[in-house]
Amino acid sequence: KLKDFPKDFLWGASTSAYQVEGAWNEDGKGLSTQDMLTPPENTTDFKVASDHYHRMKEDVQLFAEMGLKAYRFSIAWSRILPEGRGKINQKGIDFYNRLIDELLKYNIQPIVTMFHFDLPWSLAKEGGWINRSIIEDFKDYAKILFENFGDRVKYWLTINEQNMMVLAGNLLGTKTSKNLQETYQQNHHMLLAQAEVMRLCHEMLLDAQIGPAPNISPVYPATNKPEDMLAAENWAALRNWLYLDACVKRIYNPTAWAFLEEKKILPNMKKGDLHILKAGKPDFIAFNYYNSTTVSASLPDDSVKYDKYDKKKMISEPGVYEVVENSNLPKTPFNWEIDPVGFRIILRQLYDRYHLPLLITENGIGLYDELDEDGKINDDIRIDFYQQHIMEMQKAMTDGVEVLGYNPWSAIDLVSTHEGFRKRYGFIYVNRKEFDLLDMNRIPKKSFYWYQKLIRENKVP
Ligand code: BGP
Repeated sequence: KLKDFPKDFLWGASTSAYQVEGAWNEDGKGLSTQDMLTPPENTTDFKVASDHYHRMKEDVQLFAEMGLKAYRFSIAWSRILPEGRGKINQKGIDFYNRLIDELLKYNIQPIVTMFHFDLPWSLAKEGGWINRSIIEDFKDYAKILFENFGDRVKYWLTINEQNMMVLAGNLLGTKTSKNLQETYQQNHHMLLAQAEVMRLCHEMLLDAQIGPAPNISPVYPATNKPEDMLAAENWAALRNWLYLDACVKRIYNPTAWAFLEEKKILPNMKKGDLHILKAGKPDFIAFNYYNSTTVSASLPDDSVKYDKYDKKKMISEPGVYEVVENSNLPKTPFNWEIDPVGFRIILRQLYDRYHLPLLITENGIGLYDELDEDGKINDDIRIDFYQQHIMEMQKAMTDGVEVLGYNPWSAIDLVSTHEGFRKRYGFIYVNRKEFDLLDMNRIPKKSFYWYQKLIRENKVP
């Protein structure tokens, strides 16, 4: 017998500022790295995106029609502080005040990501997270957010997918490192900044909750050979536990640390850094789940393997692990493996390890959604994906895991980080093409009505 969802379960949906807002240079917004990075070949840029900046009221009304109890979105740092620090852009503050007030009009809880891959360009070009001074910049930025929005925003997320920025090899949205020691130095500064901001949040906002938002994936061994299991443990430490142990247990995961030490890519630490790490504590763990990962052992003299889609992304470490395909799992049209049971597994692993409430901030499937002849989008594949994943989440809750809410990626079609506008995740279709804006009208998909029914009945249809 499955446990019912709590009455106050936060059924939400997610977006990020640079992927949904557009208005890239309007109302005083400063440049971010996403305005300066060259988009992947043959994909659109972020200048217009879904034009949410101008259509915000209409979009929030649609979120309310869907019945959302929460909406996870990010604040663009360079809308608030165009230069990353110093002068505040009041029009940026005004936009997010309007958005938050609009959400609260419909009793939709705002869940705010403070930094989602869009570092202000003026900070990035000075070296971004490589400079220790950015810790103060992030704290000052956080203080402005807490001062202006802290009276209405009860859920805060520090950094979106810090682990993916580090592991993607080029630190998505921040300064590209010239070597891995610099990468893990940037990571160290992000960990310190996160800890400082969690402490500041608890000092300034008595009834707010704050946590990290990494991308977490359970790691399976390719076979039951002990060396494959060891490789899986290695990768789990480097991909997941390095980030969450530092945030939650406030220590560097010993196995990950030993790996960095052996490779001579340890971050330079200052006296007091561990004290800073210990001073911040999360109230919950938010995380993004897309799929599980399977690894096999690799020999010390094996060559480094790279992701066949993202040539810069290492998917192996000779003598430590090698990511391999899991032939037991179906795949999305973009070749991502689909693993609903993996979702139940990781929910249990996270709860067993940290005993903190969990909040899902991304889960979804990218599809080539198309308007059919009567102008509808029958995204049955997406409905099936959510049906399976929500069922496994409910099983995990029945297994005893405390889950605060579920925010699928994405509330509305927006620009994919790798595949532009052709790869759609939304419950709401945006009528534009990769390079042809058309009328940008919003059209609820079949999954919109499915999710609406699920939320209304508080159970899986
Ligand atoms: C996550 C990011 C989201 C979104 C999602 C889908 O890593 O946090 O911003 O991009 O991935 O990925 P993609 O857009 O590449 O399909």
